[in-house]
Amino acid sequence: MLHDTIAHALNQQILLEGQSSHTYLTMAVWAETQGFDGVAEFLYAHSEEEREHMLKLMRFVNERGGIAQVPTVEAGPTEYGGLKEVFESILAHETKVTESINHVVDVCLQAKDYTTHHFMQWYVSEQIEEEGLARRILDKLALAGNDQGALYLFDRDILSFQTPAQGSHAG
Ligand code: OFO
Repeated sequence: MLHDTIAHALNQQILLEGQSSHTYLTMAVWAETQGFDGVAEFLYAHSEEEREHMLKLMRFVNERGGIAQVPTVEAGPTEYGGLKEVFESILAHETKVTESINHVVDVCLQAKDYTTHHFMQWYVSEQIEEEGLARRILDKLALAGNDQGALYLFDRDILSFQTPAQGSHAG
């Protein structure tokens, strides 16, 4: 049975993962309508991954005797000044998600809930990858600068920037 403080922390994380999914979705729409088809593909796929992260948490809460709350997600920004701004927002968002996961882990340790602590380790590893990927992409964008040809290649190649583990480990 989940302690109330753990259930609350997990439901907060469910909300944040839902917001992540929604944020990536709005970014995907922006990218698609700007002609960045590769980036849009990347972001649509990432939105799905975030939904899986949310569902994995919801199923865990329910399995452990809690009640998962279906989050109400607020609309995020729909306009971006360019790809750099999109990926800077992603890195800032993922850094916030990492802090939140660390908070959940901390609450688990305080409550001596080692089962949930163990479950959360998957999210700890996931965040290392997500922040790392956002940084790698920002490095590539810095190299491309405002060169339209380089941005064309960036858009064409972005799906190959993911680590082999990505896209196959949720669930
Ligand atoms: Fe769920 O990993 Fe990003 O936010």
